[in-house]
Amino acid sequence: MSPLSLARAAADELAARTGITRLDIAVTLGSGWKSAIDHLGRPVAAIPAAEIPGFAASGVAGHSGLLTVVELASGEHALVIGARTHLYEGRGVDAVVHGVRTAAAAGAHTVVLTNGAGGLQPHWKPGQPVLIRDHINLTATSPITGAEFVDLTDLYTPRLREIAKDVAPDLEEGVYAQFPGPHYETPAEVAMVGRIGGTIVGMSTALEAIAARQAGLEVLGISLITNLAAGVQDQPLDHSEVLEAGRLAEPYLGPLLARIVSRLTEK
Ligand code: 8IG
Repeated sequence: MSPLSLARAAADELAARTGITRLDIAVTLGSGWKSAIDHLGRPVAAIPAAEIPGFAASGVAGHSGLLTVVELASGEHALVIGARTHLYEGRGVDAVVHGVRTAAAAGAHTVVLTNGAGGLQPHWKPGQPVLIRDHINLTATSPITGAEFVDLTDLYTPRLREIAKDVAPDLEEGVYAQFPGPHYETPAEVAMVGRIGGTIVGMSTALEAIAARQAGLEVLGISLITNLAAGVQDQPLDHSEVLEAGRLAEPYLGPLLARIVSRLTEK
């Protein structure tokens, strides 16, 4: 089945299972963002992702493995994706962007991509959210095959970033460099990212953002800086510390994300 047919099948199955035939916005919850779902609105249905065509149970600690349809205060509906597939899971790029394509097939106009990531700015603190202003795709792949030359000039929609900064004026912006992972970077790789203009390192969001733009969605990206990137701080990186920074930040992140989503879906 083609990736678009599979996304169509997933959107149809979600509609059949939830009774909601059109979704307005999608939110992908990355490491540290899981509990944000409690703040977004009224859950209509929470479905184990593996029961929906093209999705698999998440292989990463800190991801819920659920697809949840939430009714927002505005009456609009959000698809909350708690089951991200990473490139390093080996299921291919189409699996990585299937959530975004499903959201588009279901009618969403906007996707909010959240993640946990490493930061290069020494003044950033673990637990601090940072808006993604632009990205550098270091995965050497694309979700697009064939001669389709999608413009990425304003991939992370400036209007949406302005709304987020209106909600939280202290939000800083960064440039997200995506590596394939699953290992973290060497200090030399982090130094390279700094020299080419990156300030955030992660393993997920750039490919999803590209697929979102190809599908005509507007994109807002927010990284939770859970650790300073390798070599920026003097200790080694530890996934349990990453999860701990997420846990400590969660009480602040949920309400923040809910306020941003509510502004993005205001009429
Ligand atoms: I959480 O330091 C988290 N995800 N590539 N580097 C990369 N991904 C990450 C990091 C990090 N921290």
